[in-house]
Amino acid sequence: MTCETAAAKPGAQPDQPVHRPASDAGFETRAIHHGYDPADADGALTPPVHFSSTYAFESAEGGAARFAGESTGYIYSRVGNPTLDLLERRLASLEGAEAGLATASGMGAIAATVWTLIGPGDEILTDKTLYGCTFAFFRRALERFGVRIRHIDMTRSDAVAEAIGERTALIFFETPANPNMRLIDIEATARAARPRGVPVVVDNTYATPYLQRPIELGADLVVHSATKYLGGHGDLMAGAVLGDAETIGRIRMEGLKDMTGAVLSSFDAMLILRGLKTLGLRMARHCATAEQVAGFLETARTVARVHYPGLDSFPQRALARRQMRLPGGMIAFELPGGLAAGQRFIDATRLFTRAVSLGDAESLVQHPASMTHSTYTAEERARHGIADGLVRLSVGLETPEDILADVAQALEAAAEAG
Ligand code: 4LM
Repeated sequence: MTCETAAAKPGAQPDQPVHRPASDAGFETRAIHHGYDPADADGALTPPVHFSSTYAFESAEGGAARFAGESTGYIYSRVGNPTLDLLERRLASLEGAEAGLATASGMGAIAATVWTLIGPGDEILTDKTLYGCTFAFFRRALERFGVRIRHIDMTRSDAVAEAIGERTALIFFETPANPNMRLIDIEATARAARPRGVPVVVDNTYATPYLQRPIELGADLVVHSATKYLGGHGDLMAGAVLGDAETIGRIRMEGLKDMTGAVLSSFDAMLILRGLKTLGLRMARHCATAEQVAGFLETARTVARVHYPGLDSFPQRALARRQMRLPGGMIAFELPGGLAAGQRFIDATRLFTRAVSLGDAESLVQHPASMTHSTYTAEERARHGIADGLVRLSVGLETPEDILADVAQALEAAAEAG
């Protein structure tokens, strides 16, 4: 019996008991409780962590039946594990999805999803702006295997309907997009894709399900870098895909089990379950402080442009209001002195840590053109709307006055040195 047989039987997971609370409980309640009942684990308040890589079969016949999908039960942790299973159910509940799959990183989630859904000669329609490594995966890796990547301006409401063609196999976008905060109308895009049967995949990393739930707006699948807000503490790498049970089963058995092997460790799954308990609280605070910082940056005479969905000057403010509960914790801005001025600002920060990644308790600052988006050539960045002078802030959870004071002193230092 080989893994091939199991691949055809995505049902090889144990039946789960019915858990409280009911799925109509509030977001925070589900983030804390969904999918776990202490009565199932000797009354333990927090769920046990299952570190086992493999699972005992009661007999040769029993093992064969599991591989054949004729009986339920775990087989091997690359296919399923009780701790990952709990995390997957909880994330699915928060995103309003039927099923979920945890992965070892956000790139693992994106790669497992895309490899499962496309073939040679297919086309992926995507927005102009993507996180640097997603761009590299699409343009440098997938194109080598005969997949066509077509970037269109998805901020135009009719762009997707016009662009879908015979070979379009997937529509993929981020909203807000990393790093320039472009928003894509999820509902309108899904409406354009549905009659053509093309799956819509939304990277919801920047917003999290607390701020925005793409599946409720018509998207088919959501991917995440759980390294960011979902984990929330900068101490793990993880990803997730959420969607309908049939497609998630395929991504598990093809994209994850056979094509990437990007399996999350149970320890990291436990850390994410812990992080999720405070997701709502943390997001509300990230957003409240980011609104203050964005407002301050906009009034500072030494700042040329601020990109933040909570500002009245934000060109897509109406869409932000409609689609997101709050405008998020990420800000991008440009100084009149371009790249050199941006680098002076970054070097002058004291509280902000100079680091890539986002969504941590610590405030982070980075320069996309030379860091997260250096996978684009300079010409590509210009074409894809990523200004060389752009500075990106991930507003953390420190005392808001301290964050504002650091931004103010770094702006002054950058202007003085210029
Ligand atoms: C960063 N971002 O921007 P893993 N999707 C989005 C992302 O921002 C990222 C990933 C996927 C950054 C990492 C250094 C919108 C990552 C990829 O890093 O593979 O978990 O996620 O700073």
